Amino acid sequence: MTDNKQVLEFIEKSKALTKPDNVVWIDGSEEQIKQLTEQAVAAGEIYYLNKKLLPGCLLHRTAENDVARVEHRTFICTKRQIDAGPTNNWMAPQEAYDKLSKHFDGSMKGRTMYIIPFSMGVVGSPFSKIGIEITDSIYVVLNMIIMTRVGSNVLDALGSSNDFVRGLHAKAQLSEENRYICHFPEDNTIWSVNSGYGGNVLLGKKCFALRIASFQGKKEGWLAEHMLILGIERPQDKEIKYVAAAFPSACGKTNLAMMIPPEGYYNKGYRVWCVGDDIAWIRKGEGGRLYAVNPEAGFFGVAPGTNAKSNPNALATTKKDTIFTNVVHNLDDNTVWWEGLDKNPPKNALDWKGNKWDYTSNVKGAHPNSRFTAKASNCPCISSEFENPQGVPLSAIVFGGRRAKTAPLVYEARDWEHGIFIGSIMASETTAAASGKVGVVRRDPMAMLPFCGYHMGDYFQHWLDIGKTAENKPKIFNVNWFRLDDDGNFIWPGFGDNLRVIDWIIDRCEGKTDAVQSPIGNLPKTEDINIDGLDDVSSDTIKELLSVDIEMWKKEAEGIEEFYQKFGNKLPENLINQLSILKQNLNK
Ligand code: GTP
Ligand code: SPV
Ligand code: MN
Repeated sequence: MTDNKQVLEFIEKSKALTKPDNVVWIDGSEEQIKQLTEQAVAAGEIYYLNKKLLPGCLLHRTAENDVARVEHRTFICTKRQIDAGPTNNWMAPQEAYDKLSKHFDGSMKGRTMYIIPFSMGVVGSPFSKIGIEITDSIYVVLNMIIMTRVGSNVLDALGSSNDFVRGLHAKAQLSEENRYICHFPEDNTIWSVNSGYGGNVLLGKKCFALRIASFQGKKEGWLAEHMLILGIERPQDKEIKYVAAAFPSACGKTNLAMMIPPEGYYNKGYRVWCVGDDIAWIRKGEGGRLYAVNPEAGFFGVAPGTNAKSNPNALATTKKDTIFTNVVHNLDDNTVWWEGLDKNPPKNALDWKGNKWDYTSNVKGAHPNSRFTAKASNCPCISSEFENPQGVPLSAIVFGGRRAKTAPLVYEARDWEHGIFIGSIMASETTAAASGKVGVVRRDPMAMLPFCGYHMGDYFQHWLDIGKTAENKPKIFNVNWFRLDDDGNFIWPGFGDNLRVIDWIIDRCEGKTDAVQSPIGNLPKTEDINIDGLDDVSSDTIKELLSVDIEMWKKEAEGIEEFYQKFGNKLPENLINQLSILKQNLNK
């Protein structure tokens, strides 16, 4: 497929280590997909679903101990520990290579090695990056073909260049205690062993497009962010406005990226276009603006909660050519189901573990982190700019998380520096997307805590620096769809109705409306959040959603101070100043 010496050398070394019986180059052709799928089905790794109801769709179950990203087994392996920073696990590169080599050694004996050349971003664009993933999993191959741009044209675009990320993955024994996801940003290398789950093994995604790419972006002057990108078409604007938003895993990126406007908005001519649902690469471009591209080609979305009301676009996207992982298998019609899809759980079904499932029991049928892998091109609201190699100009950057009480529905940063502060103090309740306890509040700056490939203090500085030279920067906001009432119910309806908040955000960017100053930033006037057509939301509800509890925020400021101490002298002065401003405001 190629005579690129560095590529061939990488493959030879990987072969010598893993000792596969066969080697297959992946070109992503229909013919090859068909053949590999047949093979995986014959091996019992994958199941065909109903060809009429779900054409081209497949079902896969991971091992029971392998259902989410494993942050405690994820490492940044830089020569100096300080370069990985206080928020990453660190291992010295040689130690990591030696340790993982033991698990890779002979791991593909009796197996086939697949070589996947892929591009993050449009093939051949100067803003795209190329990777080669070597894996022994057909499931990984089929997912990568959906999630990235795979094919021999990638190798043509690479030519004889050495600028590609080397990803090596082996399932090995899927052993939990020997599972390692190691990143070597100084070597453009990722090694992943003993897992078969999503973010641990689809190396183009979090491993490359965030951890390695953030490191590259720091060196090259751009940002790799855990952000969705959406376009908002409004009748009053001449052009579509683009917004990028960073929410932690399972906090609503895919849903916001594909939302359907509330009826009243739709009838006025509002439309929402999805450019990306998880990752944004952001650079300075024409007119001093920041431009964002989605480097991925598909969606790896959370299944539970996805339904015809919450996210009809996602549901439509998954009706063909989709891989479902760890959902319920309906044996009556050979389709799939998950909690929150509809009120008709299948009576004759297998749960995500492949055991007979009793829908009347209290046991969930689908894993809370069960997923669909679907092509972006199958999404009804995919943006016409999805393939634009220059990306889209951002009007706003939005940060947000799951906060039961503290954070208001929306507030606006006073300026760029304050915006970076707001991003840096993000906190959110943990979800099932990573192994570990669910529902614990943790600081997750810019939703990048598990994904920043270098020292987070340097990362904050990089954000500040980006702002210094871009004259027409986006405005920065914070949102929280997840405020709870005293009975533990969500106060805000969320989903499509989030457009009401985005609408205010764009109005602010366009200078079309005033805001109210508060100690934490600028808040909307109650009447500026449009509640027409919302039965359960009154202006009192909006008041409650926008309220800022000073005592709670004083505690929050203490928490921030403690968190900031981690970064030592790498914490930018500007952020320390911002924290004192917050404290002063709260004590006024
Ligand atoms: P990752 O793919 O893991 O990064 O997650 P994500 O950020 O894309 O989250 P996703 O959109 O898949 O939503 C995760 C969960 O949050 C689902 O169960 C959704 O139903 C729920 N959710 C999303 N948006 C909202 C919202 O506006 N309000 C409420 N209450 N729940 C929401
Ligand atoms: C996330 O956890 O943010 C995901 C799923 O998008 S994974 O690919 O596993 O990282
Ligand atoms: Mn998502």
